[in-house]
Amino acid sequence: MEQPRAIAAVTSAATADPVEAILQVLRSGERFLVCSHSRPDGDAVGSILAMGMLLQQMGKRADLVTADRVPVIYRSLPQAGSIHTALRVHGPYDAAILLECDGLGRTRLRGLDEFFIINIDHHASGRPWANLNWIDREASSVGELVYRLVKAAEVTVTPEMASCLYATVLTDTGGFCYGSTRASTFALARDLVEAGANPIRIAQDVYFSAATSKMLLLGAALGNLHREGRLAWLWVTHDDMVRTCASEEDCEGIVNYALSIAGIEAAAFLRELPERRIRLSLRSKGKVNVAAIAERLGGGGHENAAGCTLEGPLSRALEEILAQLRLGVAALGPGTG
Ligand SMILES: [Mn+2]
Repeated sequence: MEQPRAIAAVTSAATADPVEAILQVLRSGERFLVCSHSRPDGDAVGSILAMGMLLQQMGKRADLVTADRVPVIYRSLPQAGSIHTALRVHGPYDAAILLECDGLGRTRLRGLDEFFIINIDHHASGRPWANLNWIDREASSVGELVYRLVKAAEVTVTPEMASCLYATVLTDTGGFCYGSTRASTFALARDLVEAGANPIRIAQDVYFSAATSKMLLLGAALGNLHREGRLAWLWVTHDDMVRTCASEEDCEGIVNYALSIAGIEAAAFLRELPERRIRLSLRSKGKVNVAAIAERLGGGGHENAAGCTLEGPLSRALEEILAQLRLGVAALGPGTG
């Protein structure tokens, strides 16, 4: 598809200042598509919403689309209802903005390949694969990058926008616990609270609003908890999912219970999918790079939090991931436990 001349012109200047290059595209266009990865998390939802609000304030039209529905715990974010669920997108759009996707496939949306793509990412697995790329692996969340865009565009950080962005920082740092948390993260959180985000309400919605099915599923997973030295893992079968009436989003965070054990450096949570493939979540306390392991197995993510999908059965996927994790832990040298 032929690009508007203004957009083609800024592409070459993109490497110099990606923020300015992106703003030039936003200013020169009228209609934009904003997407993120399938199974959207707090960073995906919050940054899509804030990006939509930025475009609105710039007088642009923005369609917000994800392949999977917004998880219940994020539905109280301002304008969460404006995110549409679809498996195919239709233009015309002047550009599609993809937030934290290391390729078109990550969205599980069809029809994106005809658009000019802006890729904004902060994952260790992030690559400059799109027409215009802004990858900052130091950022706590992709929401932090959207915030920088908002400041550079000189639009107002409304309380609604601040709430969405605060949710991205809160969730992507695991409640200010992960390695990406630094002084600048708290400075950003402070700015957002001053701009009107309510940290208590957002934390209650995210961390104290679990479905009963999630607790029942957690019980099943903890019944399958195993430890070997500095590794811990747990799993749920498809039958466990059915028996507890659990949905996919109820699996979110279960891996952290394995990681929370003293002396554990890396943890894995395995979930048997209906078609018997195995979805894997990996977590590390910082010494084992689980993004590298996930990438070797066809997935991706951050050094501390990553995922991938393996062929079943469960026992085979477990052996495959344990072999990788054992190597990762052995490379740390002798340790206790
Ligand atoms: Mn993120």
